[in-house]
Amino acid sequence: MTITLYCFRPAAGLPDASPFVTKAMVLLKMAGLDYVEDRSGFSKAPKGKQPYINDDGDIVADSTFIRFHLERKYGTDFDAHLSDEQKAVGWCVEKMCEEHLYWIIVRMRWMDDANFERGPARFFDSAPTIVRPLAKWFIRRRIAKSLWAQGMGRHSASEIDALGIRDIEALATLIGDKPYLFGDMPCGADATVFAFVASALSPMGESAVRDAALANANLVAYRDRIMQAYFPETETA
Ligand SMILES: N[C@@H](CCC(=O)N[C@@H](CS)C(=O)NCC(=O)O)C(=O)O
Repeated sequence: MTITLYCFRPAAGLPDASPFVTKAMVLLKMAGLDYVEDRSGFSKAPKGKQPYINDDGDIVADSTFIRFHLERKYGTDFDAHLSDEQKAVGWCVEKMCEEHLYWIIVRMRWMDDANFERGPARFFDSAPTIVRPLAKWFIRRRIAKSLWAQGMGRHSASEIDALGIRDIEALATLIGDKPYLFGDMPCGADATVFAFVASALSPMGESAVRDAALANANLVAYRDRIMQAYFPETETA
């Protein structure tokens, strides 16, 4: 049995540049499943996005469907120790990260010129020199259009900061002084929250949102705790 995880690549203190890929990595590790990483599969991604997995011929795209697949096929219950109310809160928190904070992080990484040069611009380093500027311009324009369609791109930079800081403060309050979201044991939602807290803290997105995350010592400790448990080889930046 081989599970292949199609992913991007590590970046600026993150196991992968994509928080969704990082989430999938943590879920696989939590489930105790070995996997191999393949960084060459983006052009074949069934939904045009990563992560996706090939599990012995089963192709599963999207981090949440990967979770459902692991639960179904391997009987993993990531939330066995949670009450129904905690499971419900976990789902809400995950979706706040994935559908709201994600777009704030995309905006700070891709639309801020200094962050772009420090972070995403590096993804194009392997492109031939002659087409590199055009490729950067094209992808940045596509991301700007996605931000506009999603809605986040219609707000000013300071409005987006205000929204992102609310997300960060909500996460810091929920975690409090607990090691994990709901106490002493990690649950499925911790895979997502870790991935997004680590992304918000990465120097790829210098911003008021990152400053707010850095100012919450419990969030930094939470990131460090989970990084150490699952990615001891990754040096946080
Ligand atoms: N809902 C998806 C979101 C995955 C996603 O947005 N992946 C981004 C990277 S963070 C991607 O592959 N984007 C490529 C593109 O849109 O062209 C999941 O949970 O896996």
